[in-house]
Amino acid sequence: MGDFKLTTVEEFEAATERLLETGKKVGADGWQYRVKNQTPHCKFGEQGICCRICAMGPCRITPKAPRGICGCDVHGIVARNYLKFTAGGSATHSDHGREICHTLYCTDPNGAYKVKDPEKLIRIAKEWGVETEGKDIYDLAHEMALLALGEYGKVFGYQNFINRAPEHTQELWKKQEIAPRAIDREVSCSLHMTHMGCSSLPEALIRQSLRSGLCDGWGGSMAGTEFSDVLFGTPKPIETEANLGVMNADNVNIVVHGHDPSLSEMICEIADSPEMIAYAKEKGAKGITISGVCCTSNEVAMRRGIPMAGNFLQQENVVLTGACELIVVDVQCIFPALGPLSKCFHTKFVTTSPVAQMPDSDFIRFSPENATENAKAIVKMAIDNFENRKPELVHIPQMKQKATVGYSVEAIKKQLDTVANSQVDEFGTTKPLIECITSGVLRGAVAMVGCNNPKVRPDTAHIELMKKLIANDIIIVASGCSAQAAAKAGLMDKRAKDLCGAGLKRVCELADIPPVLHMGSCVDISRMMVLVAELAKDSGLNISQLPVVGCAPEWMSEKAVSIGNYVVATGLDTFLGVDPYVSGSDKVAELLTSGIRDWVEAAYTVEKDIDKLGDKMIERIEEKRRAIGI
Ligand code: BF8
Ligand code: SF4
Repeated sequence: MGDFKLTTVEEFEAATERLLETGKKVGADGWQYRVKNQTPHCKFGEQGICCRICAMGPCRITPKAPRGICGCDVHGIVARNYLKFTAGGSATHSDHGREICHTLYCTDPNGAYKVKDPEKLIRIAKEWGVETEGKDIYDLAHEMALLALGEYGKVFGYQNFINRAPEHTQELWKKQEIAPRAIDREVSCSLHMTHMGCSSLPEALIRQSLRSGLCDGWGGSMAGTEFSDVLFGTPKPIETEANLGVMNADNVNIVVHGHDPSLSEMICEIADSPEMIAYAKEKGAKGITISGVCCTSNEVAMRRGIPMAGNFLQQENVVLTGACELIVVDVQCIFPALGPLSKCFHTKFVTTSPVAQMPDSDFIRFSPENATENAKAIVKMAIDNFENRKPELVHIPQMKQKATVGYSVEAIKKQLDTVANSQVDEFGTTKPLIECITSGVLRGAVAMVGCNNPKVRPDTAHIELMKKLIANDIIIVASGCSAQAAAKAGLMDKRAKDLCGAGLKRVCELADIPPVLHMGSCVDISRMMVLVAELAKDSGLNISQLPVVGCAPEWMSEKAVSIGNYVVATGLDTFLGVDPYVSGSDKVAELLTSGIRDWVEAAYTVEKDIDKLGDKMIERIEEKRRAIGI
């Protein structure tokens, strides 16, 4: 293994401790302190048994008060809360997808946004039955953007993208009445169902939770991913680095945070211009370093190799280095804490979206129409701020790992084709991957996704589970903050192959891949859905028969619940390390962990003991192998 060594969570924590020391000097707050003030959490909230959807309440269920004022029982309340939580997530992902479709509509050969992957655009257009012959690529982009935007409010029928799922899956969805219709309709219908005096039947509410999830995964998120590829290029393997050590004390440091690549791509583009680099030098810096936090970081890492400063619970750390000139955010997963925190340092905190406005920030409204101009203003603001840095507060933990990222479905198929000698058709097939799985060289695959959550020692669950799985010849596809945990630890360094079982190690060597494949941001979990759909079609199996499961061991957001619902509804058993506020109702818990299996051939497992969670996943994968006789 040479000098290669994983970075441990203890080392991450020591680095954070050192940064919190700086924080204390300037009176900064931190999530570590706020957690202490907020715990123990409210038991009613934790169990999902508090209802405040009408003004007769709030009603809390206890043995003495088994029903709310309207008579709703605990199962109705828990299931309603679960559906609302899901709808929040599907709305959020899907609105991100809508913004991307809007950016596609604004493409112009001479404008800020161009079509970088015309082949992919043509491929999707053909899939949707749109005539492409002889059409100008920008006319096609605008036509497709309008059609994609139409998916949000389509009057009849289901999401176009569900045609990518195997016939069997589509039939299940239709039979169970969970095939996703218009995206906005599923979200609205969810909020209608949870209104006072509508649904209180757990089965109906959980069914709609699956449907609302599906309009995200096979609707809004898939649009976000696919059209981001059209706009900014389909990712292919690229080298990058991860952890706070990617920030550079000699340079102007700009951190991009949030989710929408329309902003981060443009910031990277402008910061890379000779004009801005010269300006930074004029101001005393050696250059400009862009790094990222959360999913927008994944977006620009996958396409440009921009380094990842960290994941969700590391967002305050980038400011605590004292070397962050500017942190620019768009939407989602942004701590409002960044406002007051940035005021303790010289850091500029720039919000850009009307959807995510926060106190103590500079608001520079960003849109495809003013992208170049505003990106320039933001980069210039960062450079001008370099001279305000307080050298005595600067400390960047010298901690980073190399990572190879950029594994879109297209890239995975291409890369794994080098393992077996199957012929690939025009767009490749998943057959080499299937051969590795059926021969037992690989036992299966796990999709590791989701956030950090202080309820789990941050990053430990992601990293420990991945180590355990790869040692058992199970390949990992990862996204979101889970992928960043892997990259920070070193699990996306190709040298991590030495931590694998013999089979996976051979695959890594032959295909020249790391054992944990970075598939992108959270909307890119739709890539994972496309991958399993193709695996099922190419193998002649149903998705639920594949030795593949999903896992979100440290999840925290509404989006994660929406994702969980579409992953399960697609036929993949999903393993959670944090309880989704349903423990108050045995009926709802039973439905999610078992009952829904009758509808969609998969269900949830909730297990807070991370080691046991890993064992259960391995067990399930082996069970699935036995069931299909491999
Ligand atoms: O969408 S994994 S903390 S950054 S919600 Fe957020 Fe969770 Fe990170 Fe991306 Ni996903
Ligand atoms: Fe209480 Fe029913 Fe109103 Fe909920 S809907 S707050 S349970 S009265």
